[in-house]
Amino acid sequence: MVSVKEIQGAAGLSGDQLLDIYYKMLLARTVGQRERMLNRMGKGPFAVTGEGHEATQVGTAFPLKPGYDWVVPYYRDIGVALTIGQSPRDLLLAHLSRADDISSGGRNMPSHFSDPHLRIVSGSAPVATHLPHGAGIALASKLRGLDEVTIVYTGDGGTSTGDCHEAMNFAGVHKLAVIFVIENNQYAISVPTRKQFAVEDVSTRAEGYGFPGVTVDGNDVLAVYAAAKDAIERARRGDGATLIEAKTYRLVPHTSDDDDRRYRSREEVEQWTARDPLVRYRGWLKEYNVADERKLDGLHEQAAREVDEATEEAESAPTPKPESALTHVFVED
Ligand SMILES: Cc1ncc(C[n+]2csc(CCOP(=O)(O)OP(=O)(O)O)c2C)c(N)n1
Repeated sequence: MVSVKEIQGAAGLSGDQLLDIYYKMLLARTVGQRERMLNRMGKGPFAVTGEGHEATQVGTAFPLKPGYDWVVPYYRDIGVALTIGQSPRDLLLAHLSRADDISSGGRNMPSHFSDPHLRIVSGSAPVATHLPHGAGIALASKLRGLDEVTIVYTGDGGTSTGDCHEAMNFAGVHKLAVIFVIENNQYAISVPTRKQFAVEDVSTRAEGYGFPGVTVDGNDVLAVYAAAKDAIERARRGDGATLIEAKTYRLVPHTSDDDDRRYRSREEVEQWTARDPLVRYRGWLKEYNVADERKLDGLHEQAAREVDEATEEAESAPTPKPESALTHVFVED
């Protein structure tokens, strides 16, 4: 068996970084659960969360340079937003549509992450329309001669759109520093991937665009991290785009408005719950003596405390003033 030193050496991660990855995954899980809870309490209008996707989201975002590289997430990417530097408070202010929400002052649909200082760019609600934005941002970086990298996220359903094809083809033709991450959780709401594409791995499409495509186990955070690190280094040195398909599963319904019992068996959900990325990584951290049970429990408590405090702050924060409803909607004299 390879030693933790070898894994750390290959990945270039220190013990503290390995634990930081775990903490970000824990925070993502806790924020997602809290958003769904607030929705059930009638406080949050709509919750779309990423429980189960934490390894994919944190693993791909961790090797980026926050505030320097451009991040174009999709609605499920709580773990991406947190890894780049948004706080649980930022996310909960948006979830509860508060005036201080950095993404839109409480106006946009929740989970349309954006943060100008962190270079997190908001997507629109129509699936995958942000993929061409990502390619366009990467073209701008290239024209300016900068080594910024752009990372764009979507789901398996998003790959069925014309926007996805246009963005990937454009990125291939212009050899852009952009990474397309497909969070393949097996379903687009109720539509399974077998009705979405006739290939086993959607990453094989990359060949048709002239850049590499890789499929990784999206529940193994270190495998995801290694794939993302390679792709980011490749993009930064001017060698162009990469498509990363991370195979994962959402452990919760599509959104707070979905009843997944109508299209997924409970046995299937249980099988994937047994592969929970958090449980798996926790086991790995213990096995390789990166942290013991006490230390890991302490991180759980810390994440719970941080999200409790953020919830209290967000709940007591003011809502937008009614007279500001049209601000940024129409041109003002
Ligand atoms: C163009 C368009 N069609 C339909 C919808 C409704 N819709 C919202 S999310 C979604 C499923 C997308 O699935 P996928 O890309 O696999 O991501 P996942 O939600 O599974 O993470 C659909 C159909 C939409 N927002 N935009």
